[in-house]
Amino acid sequence: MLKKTFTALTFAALLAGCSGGVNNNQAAQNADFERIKADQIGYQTNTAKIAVIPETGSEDFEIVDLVSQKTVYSGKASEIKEWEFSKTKVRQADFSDFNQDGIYFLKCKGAGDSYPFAIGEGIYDDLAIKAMKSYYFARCSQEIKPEYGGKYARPAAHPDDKIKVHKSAAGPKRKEGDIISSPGGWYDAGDYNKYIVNSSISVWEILNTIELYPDYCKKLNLNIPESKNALPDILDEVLVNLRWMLTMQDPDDGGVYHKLTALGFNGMIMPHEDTDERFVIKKSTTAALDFAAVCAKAARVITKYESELPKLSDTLKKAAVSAWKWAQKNPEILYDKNPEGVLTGQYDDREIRDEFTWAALEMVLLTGDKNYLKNISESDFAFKVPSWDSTSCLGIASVLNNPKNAEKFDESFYNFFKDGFIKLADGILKNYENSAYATPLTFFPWGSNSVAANQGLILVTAYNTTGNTKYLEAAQADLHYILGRNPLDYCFVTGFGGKPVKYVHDRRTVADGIDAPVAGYLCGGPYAHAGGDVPDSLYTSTAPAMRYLDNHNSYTTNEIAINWNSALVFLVYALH
Ligand code: 9MR
Repeated sequence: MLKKTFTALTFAALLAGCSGGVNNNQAAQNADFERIKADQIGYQTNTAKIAVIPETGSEDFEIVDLVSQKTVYSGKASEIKEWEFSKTKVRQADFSDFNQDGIYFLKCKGAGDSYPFAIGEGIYDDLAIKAMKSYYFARCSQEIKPEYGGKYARPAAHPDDKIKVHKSAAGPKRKEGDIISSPGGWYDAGDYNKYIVNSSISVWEILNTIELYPDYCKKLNLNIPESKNALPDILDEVLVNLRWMLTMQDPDDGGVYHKLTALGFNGMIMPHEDTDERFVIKKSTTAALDFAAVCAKAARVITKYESELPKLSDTLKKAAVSAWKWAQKNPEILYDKNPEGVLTGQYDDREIRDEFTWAALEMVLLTGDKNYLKNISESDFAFKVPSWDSTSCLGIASVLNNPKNAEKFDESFYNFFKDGFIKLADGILKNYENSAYATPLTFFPWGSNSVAANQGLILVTAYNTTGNTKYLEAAQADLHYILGRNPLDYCFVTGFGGKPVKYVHDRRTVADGIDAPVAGYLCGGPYAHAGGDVPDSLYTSTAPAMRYLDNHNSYTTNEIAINWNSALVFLVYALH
């Protein structure tokens, strides 16, 4: 049998060539009905393939080849069920046994046709490249050159080589108003500030991708200024932020500033138009521990690149050890609210024992010294889907990445955290299996799309640990949700799918005068308590999975952020 492999290019070309067909098709008899929801990029060959039909749709559905317009598959959808999070009633159309590579759409009576989707291998390659390349566009202190940034080229901004020590960050050696240099890194999100806590999970997730999928990482060319060197581009890109993080450690005591920001958020202007003075703000225990965890992971993951990155691993190890020591001496310096007069993102956290578990596990993996766990007890672990403020499972994932790591821990302790992790994965899997929408997602906080992606991290790690392919299927379901199999019918990644989000809350996107946003950004997504940003009446539903607006001002649902994209990057690379 002839097996086609869809490169990103062939897929894009096919879709472009067929857009007339798609449009005609969509203007057909079913246009008055709510559409069938499918992954708007597609489904890999030999994986589970489900689309969701609105309740008005018939049980009988067909798959139509987009090029020939011929029906290539007919099936019967499931009975109607309500998805409680969207309050919509739907059927599932399961066509998992259809494995013919091509580009298709789904249709049935009483429902609008789905957006087109591909079936094939390599269908996520373009997404993998653009989701990671998005960080290049967010580089601080650097010009984005036309040869790498195309129409999104922009001048260098925020040199950050003269940063003031804020009152809250003053110590015996570095006094209030002293000037330090802290250039580089990435802008956090829609704003131009830089935050250690959020950088840590972001950098960790990308390093985790590099640790687990080195060959795929090497294969993808991001077309960034470092593309010609010997390192994988994804590593070059993540080093941009990691190197900035190193400048945020006070060499005098090992403490780490929580953030480098202006005093307040500025308007929707381009980076080089921002003239606000920037400060390093207060050292915190969370910043020190997260920094220690990520430096320890980096020191370990990059050892094999010693000849290209001489001594960097050693520098990172020293940085991790001194930040860890600072946190032991200062275990309760909470960043629970901004110091007076500071109004930028808080990344505030009052429950910080999980940060100790993350850093301790990474330190054991790096040094082989179990003593790092000496003051950690079982109750310190939070078995939760990782987020910037819940980090235990990042450390456990690092441990589970290699079965040989078991030897580095006491058996009963290892079993405790491994079992807790797998139990978490089992819960997510069960939610997937019980879901009317075939998605594991059951809660919708700020940035819920990253919860979907981070569930993927738990599930993929559980699959890598146990070999149970059900976990993989559920992880794929998280990605399908993000890419269009959701009740809002959006592909939540800019530049992808038949209905991509466009009006993300991002200063560059709003101010650059270019209609289309840079492709590859994951937006925050539906938030059960969205509001306070646009007039409340614009949120037309109170159902948690529906409370979303593709609007520049909806920062509670439509911002972009480095920690959301890193979760997407991991998931896409893992499922490639
Ligand atoms: O991702 C953060 C989310 O979990 C919080 O609920 C929210 C409010 O504190 O802040 C989010 O982080 C924002 C940060 O504070 C500033 N840069 C933009 C981030 C994404 O919205």
